[in-house]
Amino acid sequence: EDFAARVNGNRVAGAGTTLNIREIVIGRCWDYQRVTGMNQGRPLIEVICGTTAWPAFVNAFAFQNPCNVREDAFRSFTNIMTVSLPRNGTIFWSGTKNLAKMYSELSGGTMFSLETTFVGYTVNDLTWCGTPLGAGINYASCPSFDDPSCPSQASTVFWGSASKLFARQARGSVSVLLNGSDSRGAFRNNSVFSTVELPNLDSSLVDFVNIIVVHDLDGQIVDTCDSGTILILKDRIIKRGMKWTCEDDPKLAKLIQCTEKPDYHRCNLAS
Ligand code: C8R
Repeated sequence: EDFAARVNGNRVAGAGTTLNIREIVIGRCWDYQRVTGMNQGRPLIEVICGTTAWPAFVNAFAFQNPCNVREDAFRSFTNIMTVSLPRNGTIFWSGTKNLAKMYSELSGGTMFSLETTFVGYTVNDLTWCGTPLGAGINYASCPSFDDPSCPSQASTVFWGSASKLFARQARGSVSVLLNGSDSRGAFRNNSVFSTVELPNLDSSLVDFVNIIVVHDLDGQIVDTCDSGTILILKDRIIKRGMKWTCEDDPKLAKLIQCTEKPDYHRCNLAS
């Protein structure tokens, strides 16, 4: 019902801000510093979650029009939450969010997707938006993430800023996991990976972009290492002065896909 709700005339709205978001953000922030991030071997400067991280986060969007969040609104939050990452340890993705998260989790603290860094972990999968009215946070409905009439909404601005910082931090070789079964193409020219991350790699400090193209177990083959939009990506990497490698459906990706469909005929461990 929330999903079909309409605000401001014809703007289609999605679900509202995640209930208890304050407790969730503060809890995850401490969890990452005391448990989850520690397990990944990350040295952290201590961030006081309730008095430093939460205010920086909420002040970026509370009491504001949900569609006019300033480009730099999350600067203080992303700066506070940015920690160092290992060389050769960056994973980008487009259309393969869960796969990238699994890759990162299985790497034992050597590879990070943005969702497994301190800042990404703290707010991943949450919904949040402001309103000029009342308590300043709208728990009833937020704009739909793909609403073209609402491009500068809080989550879009946040993931844009966090992705930019994340890409700027990368050193050595980076990996990108792309979906070769996506009918829009694996490398889309309007994706965050294409518009924010690739342009913000420091090409004097990043030598290789290792492309991994993954196809759905049952899915169509749209792009491969040798076809479609991957050719455009290779060209962009070369033009930026870096080198590429490319692999279609590496074994680890297939193993991860098969954990969700162990009985699928192509997941037979004996074959
Ligand atoms: N990144 C971008 N968007 C992210 C994100 C993230 O880490 N995490 C979440 N939850 N989101 P897509 P893309 C949300 O089209 O555009 C970084 C945002 O609402 O499959 O290329 C990350 O480092 C966003 O609209 O991929 C990664 O490398 C969609 O999910 C790219 O950017 C992104 O959906 C992925 O962004």
